[in-house]
Amino acid sequence: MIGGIAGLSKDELKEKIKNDFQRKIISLFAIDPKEATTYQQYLALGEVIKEYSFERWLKTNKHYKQNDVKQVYYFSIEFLLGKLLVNNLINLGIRDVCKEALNELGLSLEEIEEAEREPGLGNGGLGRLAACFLDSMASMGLPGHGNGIRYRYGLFEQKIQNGYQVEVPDNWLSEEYVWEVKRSYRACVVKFGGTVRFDIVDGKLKAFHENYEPVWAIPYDIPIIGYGCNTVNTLRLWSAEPFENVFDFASFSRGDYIKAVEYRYMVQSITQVLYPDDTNEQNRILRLKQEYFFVSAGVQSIIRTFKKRGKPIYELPNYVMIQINDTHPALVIPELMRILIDEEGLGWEEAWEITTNTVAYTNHTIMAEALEKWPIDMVRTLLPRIYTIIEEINRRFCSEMLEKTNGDWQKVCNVAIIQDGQINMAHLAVIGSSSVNGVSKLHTEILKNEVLKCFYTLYPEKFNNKTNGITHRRWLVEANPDLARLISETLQTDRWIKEPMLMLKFKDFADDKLTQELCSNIKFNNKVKLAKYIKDKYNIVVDPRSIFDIQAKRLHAYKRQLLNALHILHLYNMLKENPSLDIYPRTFIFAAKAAPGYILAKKIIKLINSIAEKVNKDPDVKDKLKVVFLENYCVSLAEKIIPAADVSEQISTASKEASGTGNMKFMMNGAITLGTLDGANVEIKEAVGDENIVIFGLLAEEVLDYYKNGGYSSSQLYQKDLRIRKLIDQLIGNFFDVPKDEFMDIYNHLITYNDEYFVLKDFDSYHEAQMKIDKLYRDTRRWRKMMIINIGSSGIFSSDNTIQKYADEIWHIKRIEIPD
Ligand code: HBZ
Repeated sequence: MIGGIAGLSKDELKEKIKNDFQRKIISLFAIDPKEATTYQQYLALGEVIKEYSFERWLKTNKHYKQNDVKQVYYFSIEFLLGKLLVNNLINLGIRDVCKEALNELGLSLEEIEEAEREPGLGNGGLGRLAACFLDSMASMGLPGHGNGIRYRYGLFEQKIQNGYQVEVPDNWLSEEYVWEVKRSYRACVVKFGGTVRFDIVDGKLKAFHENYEPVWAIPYDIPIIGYGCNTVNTLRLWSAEPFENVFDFASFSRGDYIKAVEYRYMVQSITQVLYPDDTNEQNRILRLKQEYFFVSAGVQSIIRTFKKRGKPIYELPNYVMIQINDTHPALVIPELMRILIDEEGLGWEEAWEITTNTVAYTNHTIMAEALEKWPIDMVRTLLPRIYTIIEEINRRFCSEMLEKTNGDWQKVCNVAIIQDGQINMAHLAVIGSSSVNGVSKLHTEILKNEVLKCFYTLYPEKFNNKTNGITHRRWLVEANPDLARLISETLQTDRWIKEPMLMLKFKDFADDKLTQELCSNIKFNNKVKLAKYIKDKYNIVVDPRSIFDIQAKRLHAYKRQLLNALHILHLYNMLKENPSLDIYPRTFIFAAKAAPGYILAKKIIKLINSIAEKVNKDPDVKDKLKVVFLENYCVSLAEKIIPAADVSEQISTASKEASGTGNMKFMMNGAITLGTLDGANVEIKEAVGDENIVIFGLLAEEVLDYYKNGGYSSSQLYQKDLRIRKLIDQLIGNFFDVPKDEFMDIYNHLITYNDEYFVLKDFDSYHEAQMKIDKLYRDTRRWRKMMIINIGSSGIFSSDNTIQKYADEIWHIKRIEIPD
């Protein structure tokens, strides 16, 4: 193994990197280092850097163990890490030396960095939040680890063909993954199917799970390197592998050979693919298997580690906290109960006390279709022991409620875990945990007053808000190094990288002409770079002097890419009517993946591309409008796009976006938010002040009121508003060069089904807001001032602040310095 890097001088380190790198190429590939491909160079450099983290990793684990440190485990079915080479170099504090070392070997670090393939083990915000949290926990010296799934295939790669989304499997493990360490010796057994038998043993009722199919859960650990400290935490991702001897060929007839192969296939399928849907729960048995698989393995490994400490089991909540990222890991609750009762021999009450004090739940959505419910039969067949535990949790809870409500069955049914033959996972999560949090102030209020109102009445003390955050180390220091440098130079320190609230001082320079100019130059250069990317990849020329107006996020009706698209069409119509219309040149940029089965979303992608085609080739538009759809939105593309944005489109229907985190990434890079008062936009407005954000549209309470009491008719708007009528007629007429009825689903959504997300209702107000942006941008000094205020204020939205609140208010853990 390559030795540590502690205590080396810069020159010593540089020499070491050069030697280690070259030797690594030889030992990995048995070739002359000069002959290595860029990808081989990446693999070798990655291995070397990973090994540099081992010294700190071992120290961290040893320190946690020796000092009986309470540890947090963040359970998430997704971790959207992004590339790790640059991130790890920055966090180890050796990026510059490494760059020099490679330069001296005639190589470019940037090129090698580009060669990394990003693990797309998440859909969007939820998975990326988990990754930002890992970075913050490690960088703040907090003992917090991740627990998730090592999917063989990540989120699909998106290609656009003839304007349509086409999905290609993401075979990211075709080459080895540099950043992981396989630890077969720490495998766990997860049991599926079979039967449960109850028996009296020593006067106590005991459950026996029999005839199950065992599956190996093999952990792959990824070191999570903290910035500017010695902490290296662990992200443990589990992979499913078959038992070799479950169906012993020799002793079975031919029929069992088929069974043996089927068993292997069943096991391998568990961690084969990430579900590409970020909303619709489809009640798939495989998904349930995934959920139980990583939960069971994770809890088993936590208990195993805890028991090595020699503490009594009832002390568990003093040493372990499990945060569940949405309900996907909610089976943690019955699984922990199972281990405590069946394996540790505790009674129900004692086990329940320990479990509820160990688990905390974060909710990420109020959308009914995303709230998980599992059919009883499915759970009973796949997880018979877990099912009996859920049933018992439900039985006890309901009888308690029946007493509390003086026998009001209706009220009890509303909060029951088992309802209409299904298990309501949000109810299980709330009942089985000590803390329930939303992810923005507004979202938490909606949870308390609408979606989980009954539970809030029962347990007000459990509910709390933790507004999301993003790691400024990736989203600023890494993605926008020039801006990071400007901040450090302006503040005459780079301490803000450790203490993001210091970024607020940057606001003091909002009126400073020089800072304004420097800031604006950086933005311009980032736009030039993105323009080059667009030219190289799509052969579309965009003018970096135009306003870069960007909407980049998952495609979903509630996020309203459709509002943006229809509005562009409206601008186009205006320009056709009056080609000399004075609008400031704009480049509208979209990036979004749609769930493969989400037909409306896919039609919206086609519509955007059809509008782009129309607009970009029309000479009347004279470069006043450009529309670009960038394919395959992912973390690395986000890092290219966001630093180049002038306008950040955050236009979801108020009340629907739990928080949003893209909104924070854009503001951090100096884009001005054009948004509704939804999710964390509300808090962004509070942070930057009304004059540094452009807000439009219905308020959450108005939207909720329309849903409850009606009173909105999109067809009336269609009749009344000539602009809207024209747009809708263009959709279903022969304005676009597309097959007949191509956009009928969109028409139906907007008109026949009364525009569920108020796209047409908010159209006018959105147009006004867009005109305001046009005017503001022309006032150069004003715009630059807004940029600086947004950048400075974004310190508030660093995930370091969010994590500090989780640590203080939910986890009750403290920062620890890992000694050299
Ligand atoms: O979580 C998002 C919210 O929509 C967004 O507002 C919030 O900022 C973010 C972090 O809190 N939710 C998701 O990204 N959800 C998923 O990706 C998802 C994935 C699998 C599912 C359901 C949802 O089965």
